[in-house]
Amino acid sequence: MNIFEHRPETAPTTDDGSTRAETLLLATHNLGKGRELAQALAGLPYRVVTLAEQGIRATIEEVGATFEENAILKASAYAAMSGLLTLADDSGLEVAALGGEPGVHSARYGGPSLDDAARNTLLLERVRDLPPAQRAARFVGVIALAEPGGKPVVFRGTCEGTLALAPRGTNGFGYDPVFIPQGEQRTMAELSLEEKAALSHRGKAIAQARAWLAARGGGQR
Ligand code: ITT
Repeated sequence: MNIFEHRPETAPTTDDGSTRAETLLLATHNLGKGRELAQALAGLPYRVVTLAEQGIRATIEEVGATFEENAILKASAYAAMSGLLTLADDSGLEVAALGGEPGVHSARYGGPSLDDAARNTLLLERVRDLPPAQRAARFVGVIALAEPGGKPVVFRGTCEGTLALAPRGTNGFGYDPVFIPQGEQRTMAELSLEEKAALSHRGKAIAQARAWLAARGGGQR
């Protein structure tokens, strides 16, 4: 799967042929996430590269208690490994009736042997007997940007909604088939990439990160 649908073949160059754009490392191993982030970063004056392209296979232990802590852990660790300005995303689904779970444990909810479909089945099973009013859920996405050795910045976006009665749709990833955003009849997995970006937690967080990156400027330093 190529997460870059919009990346130009070559980075912008100066008259003497050197690369003008600063490199930005997109630090996620999650392809669905990577695709949304890459699309949202298109057009900025940065040369966006992935962990795979940098030959980085390491995963970072997400020991933080909050999305912010984990996003910073990932951005800082991958910035130190790569020597590059780095963007990381920590995100998840909070269900109020389950005390905020899966929350920061969203990626491994139910144990490491489950895939996305099995996690969705488990989640719906746990809320099966709840009345509609208690099926409220919220996606949270936090993006951290860090330079090697620098102080990271973070941006948060949320998307309110409810849990569907059964999974629907094949777009997106993770919990998208069981989440109905407020004001929608469709699940997040029934929205196009563009529709999801316009209302999602990640879309809102990346819009702030984009503005920060644009203001900072990505020219050669
Ligand atoms: P990286 O740490 O490598 O980025 P990860 O999948 O482990 O990948 P997280 O720790 O942030 O990332 O876990 C996020 C999980 O939350 C993800 O695996 C999904 O299960 C869920 N999630 C986050 N954003 C989502 C979205 O937009 N749609 C559906 N599920 C989402």
